[in-house]
Amino acid sequence: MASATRTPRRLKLRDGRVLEFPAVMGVLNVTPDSFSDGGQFLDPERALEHALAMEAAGAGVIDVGGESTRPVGARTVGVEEELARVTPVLELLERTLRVPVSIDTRKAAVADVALRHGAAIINDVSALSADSEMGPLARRTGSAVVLMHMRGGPEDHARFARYRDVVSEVRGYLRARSRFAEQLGINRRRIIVDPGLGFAKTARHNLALLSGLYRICALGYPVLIGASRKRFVRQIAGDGPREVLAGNLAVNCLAIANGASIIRVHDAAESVAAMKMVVAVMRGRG
Ligand code: HH2
Repeated sequence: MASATRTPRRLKLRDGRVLEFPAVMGVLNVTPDSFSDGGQFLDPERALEHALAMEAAGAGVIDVGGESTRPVGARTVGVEEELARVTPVLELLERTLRVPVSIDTRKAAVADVALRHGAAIINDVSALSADSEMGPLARRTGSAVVLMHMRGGPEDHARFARYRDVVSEVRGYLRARSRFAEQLGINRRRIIVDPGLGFAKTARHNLALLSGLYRICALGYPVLIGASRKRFVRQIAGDGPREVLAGNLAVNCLAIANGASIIRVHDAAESVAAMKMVVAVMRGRG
């Protein structure tokens, strides 16, 4: 078993760019129905503006998504609709953004278009299981992949939120999916794993995963944590915008201190500032 200390410090992307860890991944949802920012960035110009603001704030990567995966009320979208949402934004980002783009999709056809527009990371919440073309696409193009744990579809999360030992089960799943990816020929140095907070998990499960994060990190892959604005944060920290932000920052700081490499966030500026502080404390210098 690889030890947490051997987790890579950076991710070399297919275009030669390097993503240094820990890194902030800024969320850019181009959807009408995402749970916290649905409809805000459907207009490509507004989406671009937001991406540039997150980049300026220090986000290391921008995650573009055209399908909401929220637990209740998300509508599944077809390839054409998802492409119609993300393509104009990807075209603008390709011309303007300096930091890499990741594409949050379960569809190989959408990932393919995004990669043609310069995206370097495929963020697949189904861990290459929804579309059999996704793995081969990642191998062929040399893109990095985020393999996330989820059970059932986004629409039936609650039914699947049953575990005997959530950390062991999620860890076992991530290990199996990363082996599968490696067997397909995806370079192990381009694999990122994610316990999928909130996806078929109750607040108790999310907390167990966060406090047992070192066991996921011990798999030896960079770990991504997406806690931003999720229900368990609201339940614990409080539902007002300030409480939610404080709750997100607390989770993200602890996740980084416990070995997470990437935090996926809506509030890039605040998250970057908090991350800088954590890193300075961990290193003992500013
Ligand atoms: N969470 C969401 C979407 N994509 N990807 C990864 N790797 N990890 C996550 O935790 C994750 C994710 C859900 O959050 P959001 O994008 O804000 O909402 P929606 O799916 O409704 O667009």
